[in-house]
Amino acid sequence: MARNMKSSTCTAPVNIAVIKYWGKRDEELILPTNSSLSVTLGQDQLRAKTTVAIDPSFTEDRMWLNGKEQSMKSARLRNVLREIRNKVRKRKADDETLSWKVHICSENNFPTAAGLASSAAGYACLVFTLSKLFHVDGDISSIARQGSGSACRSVYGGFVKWVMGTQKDGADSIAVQVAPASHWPELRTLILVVSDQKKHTSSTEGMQTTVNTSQLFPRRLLGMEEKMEQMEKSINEKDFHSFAELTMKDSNQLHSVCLDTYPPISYMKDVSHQIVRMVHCLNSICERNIVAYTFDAGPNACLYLLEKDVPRVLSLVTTFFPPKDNNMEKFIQGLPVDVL
Ligand code: 2P0
Repeated sequence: MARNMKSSTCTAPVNIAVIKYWGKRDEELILPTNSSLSVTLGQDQLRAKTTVAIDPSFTEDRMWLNGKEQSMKSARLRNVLREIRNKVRKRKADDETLSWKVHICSENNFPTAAGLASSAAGYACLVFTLSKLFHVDGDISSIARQGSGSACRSVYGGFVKWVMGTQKDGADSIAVQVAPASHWPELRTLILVVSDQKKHTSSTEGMQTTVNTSQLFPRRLLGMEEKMEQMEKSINEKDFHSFAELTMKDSNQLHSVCLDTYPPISYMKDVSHQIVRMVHCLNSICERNIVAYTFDAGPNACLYLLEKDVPRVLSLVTTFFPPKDNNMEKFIQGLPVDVL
């Protein structure tokens, strides 16, 4: 190792939104059209791991993702590095490390770009690692946001909201922890990996086509603040029935505006719809919601449920959707945790 080299390694988990982010009002600064709320998952199952090294002998910024060198032309990557260096400059204008180039090495322990929030974990991890390496204090969620919107929520553990903010420069578009994971320790997640193939339409592209073409989309935005309030209330009161209903309805609405997009975007597959039917059947038999589904920009289901109901739900899932049969790849069980 070179004499002056400094390095730092960190991990960051994915988050799965229960009130979804879909649409930007400013594409450059990554400012959303609505606030969103998510649960940060445990690091054992789905996480990004990043090492950043700086050294005066490095001649250029370089990055490797899952072993493959990436282009540093990405505006988002450059923005994130610029923001971190700006923070260092504000603290000490002549800090010698400002001129040192970075080498970034990142890997995910799950499929990248398959609708499993890989960019959220990836950018949260990168920004957190950079902040450790350069000793940057204070809120870093607004920097992670400029890498990938949903990444700002992975900076905190437990239940996290991304407040959309109103300022033009995005200074108030930050992530805030609603409650730590310890607030609701019985909550569990079960991720049903229907497909780990790369998605056909990226979230970034898909959401802007929705903003530009969907007639239902403005109607969705009208109800978002009320939904956020209801969701926070259900989390504060640990009211699973209401938490589940709000979660499922928001997922359904997101996929409805995707279908209303022109040309339409369809992320869910037949198996995804079968999972939806199974969940509603089970909830109906139980006469209350014991499990909730939510789908991101892909066909994989994230189920939320309480610890006591895991055996019952898992046995049903494995009966109806045996792994490697019915196109189901695998299951990942997890629980929310506090991170970073
Ligand atoms: C969410 N998704 O709230 C929603 C639900 C996908 C569906 O945030 O363009 O990868 O990088 O800001 O963060 C995925 O969007 O998009 C996403 P960019 P991002 O989790």
